[in-house]
Amino acid sequence: MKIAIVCYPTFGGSGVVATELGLALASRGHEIHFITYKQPVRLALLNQHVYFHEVHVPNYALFHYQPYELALSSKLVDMVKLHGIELLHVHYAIPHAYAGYMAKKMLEEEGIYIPMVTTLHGTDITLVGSHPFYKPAVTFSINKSDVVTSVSQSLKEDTLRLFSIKKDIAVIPNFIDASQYPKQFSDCHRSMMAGDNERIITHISNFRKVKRIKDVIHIFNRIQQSMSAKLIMVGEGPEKEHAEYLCEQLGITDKVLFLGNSNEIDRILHFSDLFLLPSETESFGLAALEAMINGVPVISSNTGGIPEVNVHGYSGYLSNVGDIEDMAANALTILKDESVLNIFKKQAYKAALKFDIQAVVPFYEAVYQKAFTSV
Ligand code: GMT
Repeated sequence: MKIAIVCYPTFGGSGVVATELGLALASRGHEIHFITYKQPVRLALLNQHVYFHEVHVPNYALFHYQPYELALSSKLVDMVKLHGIELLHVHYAIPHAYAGYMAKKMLEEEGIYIPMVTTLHGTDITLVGSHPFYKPAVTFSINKSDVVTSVSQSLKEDTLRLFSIKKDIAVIPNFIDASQYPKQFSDCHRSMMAGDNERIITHISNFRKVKRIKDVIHIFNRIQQSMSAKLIMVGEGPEKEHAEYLCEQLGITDKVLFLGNSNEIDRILHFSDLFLLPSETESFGLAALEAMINGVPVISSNTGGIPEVNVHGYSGYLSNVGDIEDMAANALTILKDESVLNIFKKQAYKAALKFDIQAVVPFYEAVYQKAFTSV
C-alpha cells in the first residue's frame, strides 16, 4: 500500500508513534511518504520504501499567522497525484485531520478518491481540541475521517464525552519494538552518570504544565532525603525554568541534571532505576512504556490511559494526581531494597512486551483495509 503519514516531526509522542509506525509498515513492504514541515526526529533513514516531503510555508507579511493547513493540504494533493498514494493517515487531529479532509475533497474534484485514517493522541482532544476555538473544526474533521483510532480506551471515552462523534473509534495502543531490547551499551557505563550506591531516577517530557514538573522535583526531593540519588530530566518546555528554580530553592541542584532534548533516550533509560510520570492527564504515556521496555519501573499518576500501561504493584505504582507523598513512598518501596528493585525491573520489562509493534501494526493494516471500503 502507498500511505502518506502526516504528523508533528518533533520529540512529542505522537510524532514518535507516527514515525515508528511508518518505519514498521515500510519494513512490511508498504511505501511510506512522511509529509510534514521538517524531517521527523526519529526518521534517520530514507530508502526506496520511505520518503519525506517537506511542507514549505513561505513567510508573507500580510499574514499574521502563516496558513500551514493550506500548504499542507496542497502538498498532500500534489504528493498523492505524483506518487499514486492510496491512503492518508493523519496523526493528531489539529490541524492534520482538517487539512487531510480538504486534500481529500480537492482530489475528489479530479476523480481521485482516497481514504483518510485519523489517529487521536491526547492533547488534540483533552487540552487543545476541546477548546471552544477549535471544537467545531475538530468535531467536523473527526466525523469526516473514514476511520478514527485512539491510542487508549481512556482517550476514546474522553473523545466521546467531549465531542459529538458519530464515528466508531478503534482503540489501537501505542507500541515499542521489543526485538530491540534489552539493549547493550558497551561505549557508555552507569558510572558516567552516578556513583555506585546512587539510584538514578529519570523523567522525560515536553515540560508542559500537564506534566506537573514541580511534582517530579518534589517527589525526587523526598527520595533523596532517604537515599543517595540523582534525577535526570530530559526534554525542553515552558516549565523547565521553574523546575530549575525549584531545585535551587530546595538546595538539590547538584543532584539534578537537566539534559534538554535527547536522541539518546534508550541509553539514559538503560541506566535508570525509576521513571517518574506524575502528569495531570496522559492519554497513554509513551515515555512510561519506553522506560518499561528498558526495564525501568514507573511511578505515575492514576489518570487517563496510564493505568492501561503501568500496572499497579507490578511494573510500578499509581497514585492520585498530585499525591506526591504517596508517589515518594512508592518510589522508596521499590528503590530501598535491591532485590525488590530487581523484581520490579523485570516486571516492568515483561509488562511492556504486551505492546510489541509486531502485535500492533496488523491492527493498523486492518484499519486501512476498512478505510478503503468506506470511500
Ligand atoms: O505528551 C504530550 O504533551 C505530547 C503529546 C503528543 O501529541 O505528542 O503526547 C500525547 O500523545 C502521546 C502519543 O500517543 C501519548 O503517549 C501521550 O500520553 C499524549 N499526551 C497527553 O495526553 C498529555
